[in-house]
Amino acid sequence: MKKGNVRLPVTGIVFLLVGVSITVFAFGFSMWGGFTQDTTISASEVSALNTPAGTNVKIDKNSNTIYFYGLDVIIPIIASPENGPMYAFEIYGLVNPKIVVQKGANVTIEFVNGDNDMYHGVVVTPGAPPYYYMGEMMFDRSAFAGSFVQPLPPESNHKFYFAKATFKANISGSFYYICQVPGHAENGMYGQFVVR
Ligand SMILES: [Cu+2]
Repeated sequence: MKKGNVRLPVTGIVFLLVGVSITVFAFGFSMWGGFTQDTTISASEVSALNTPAGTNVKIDKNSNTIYFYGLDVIIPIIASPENGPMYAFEIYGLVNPKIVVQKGANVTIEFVNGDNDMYHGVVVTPGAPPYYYMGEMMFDRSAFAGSFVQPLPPESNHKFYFAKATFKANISGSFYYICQVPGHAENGMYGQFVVR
């Protein structure tokens, strides 16, 4: 009994400290933008997201490339949707397409985990393939401040986890968007991201 009485406040303090650190950490993220988490959306919202709305998008199926024009672009990325390949991103019906954006564009990635049994995330990184199981951790630094979405949980009860990442594509060059969960990029979960 005595032991329990002493332990309880200690456990409480530990929980409090963990809680405070998480809050500070999350606040740190929100300070420099980048990443918002913990929303779920329905299957119909997912398909709405995957339908091109504006005229600033050109989808070239033959070269598996999507061009986003203008300085404000929204890129919807669905990780491993149900009827697609396992380790893949789908954007406007294309699988792991090459993405082309204009230099200086304010990019918003609208990311959905469409998978029903695996975590997936995305990071736009300078690290080029081939990727290796553990090596992916070395590739998961972001090319631009905020160009990542932490891995999100799989779908549950027909609700899909959704998060946004915003960043400025202020360096021209060839980059890659990859899933940072170990083994996923190695198995093909990546595509090219070109800024020009
Ligand atoms: Cu993944």
